[in-house]
Amino acid sequence: MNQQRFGHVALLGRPNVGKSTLLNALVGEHLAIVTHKPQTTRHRILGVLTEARGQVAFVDTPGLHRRRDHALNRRLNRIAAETRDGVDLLVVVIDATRQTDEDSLALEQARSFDGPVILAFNKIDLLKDRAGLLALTQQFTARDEFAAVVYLSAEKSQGLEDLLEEVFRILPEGEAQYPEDLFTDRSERFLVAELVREQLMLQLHQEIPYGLTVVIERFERQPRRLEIQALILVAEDRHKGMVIGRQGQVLKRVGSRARQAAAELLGMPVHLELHVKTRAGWVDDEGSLDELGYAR
Ligand SMILES: Nc1nc2c(ncn2[C@@H]2O[C@H](COP(=O)(O)OP(=O)(O)OP(=O)(O)O)[C@@H](O)[C@H]2O)c(=O)[nH]1
Ligand SMILES: [Mg+2]
Repeated sequence: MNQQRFGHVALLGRPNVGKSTLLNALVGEHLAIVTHKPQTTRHRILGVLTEARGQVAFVDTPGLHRRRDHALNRRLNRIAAETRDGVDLLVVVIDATRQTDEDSLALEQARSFDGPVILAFNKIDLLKDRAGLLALTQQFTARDEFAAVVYLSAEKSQGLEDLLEEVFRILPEGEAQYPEDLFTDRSERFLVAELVREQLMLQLHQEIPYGLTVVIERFERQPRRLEIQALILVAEDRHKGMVIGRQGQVLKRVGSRARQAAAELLGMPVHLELHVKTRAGWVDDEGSLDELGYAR
């Protein structure tokens, strides 16, 4: 008799609602990078949760947005839309404190999804008064049908069990498809590149973070530590100096914080070396995007 459940569950929503924070909270690891800036996530990332009730492969996606100004932006929406097609269940994440016109993009994806959808209101820790949640729920459920509605604070790990109960109730019976000790489908190289990008996004301002990408040039496992060399690519030459900072201060700070995060995630000391180069216009060049690891 097999009572265990298995399935893929996509997290969809506009940028900045807390999808990646939720993925990390569910899995208990810092797999997906999180910043206060919209459009942080650029890749589909699996976070696998294995427990007595079964196995859930949560899939974090880039925030659905209306910017169409360059090829990378268009790819991000496509990744989210395509992820939806391959899963058993959707979780549409809404920021309980602030709804925008871009929320409708996730709701549209949900409408044309041929399966159950959970509506998740996140960031409820920021609400002074939770009374408004009822009216908000009614507003959403009047327009669309949901298999369940849950209220979360991904950041404070509140409501996660409510979400998991619904997920395990809805998912079909099935055997685990991923090894029990596996957290993600992404390589250590990928995760470290993302941790460097996370720090760059946090340290830099205005449009610069959106023109940055990180490539791991060397990744060597030595007996006592990991030797990692990463290249930061900027889309415009004038951004290079800003990434480096006066006397290299910005780059130093990015390197030391990313190194710490990588050591924590990978469970061993890390030596991280960073370099910066310009690759003009990579964000709007299909060939560069392919080469730099952005899914088509
Ligand atoms: N107060 C509060 N902040 C949260 C919560 N969840 C996420 N945040 C914050 O919201 C911001 C965005 O979080 P992310 O997890 O990066 O959001 P995202 O939906 O993955 O965003 P994109 O990757 O850009 O689509 C970060 O500053 C988080 O710390 C929450 O439950 N409560
Ligand atoms: Mg994200």
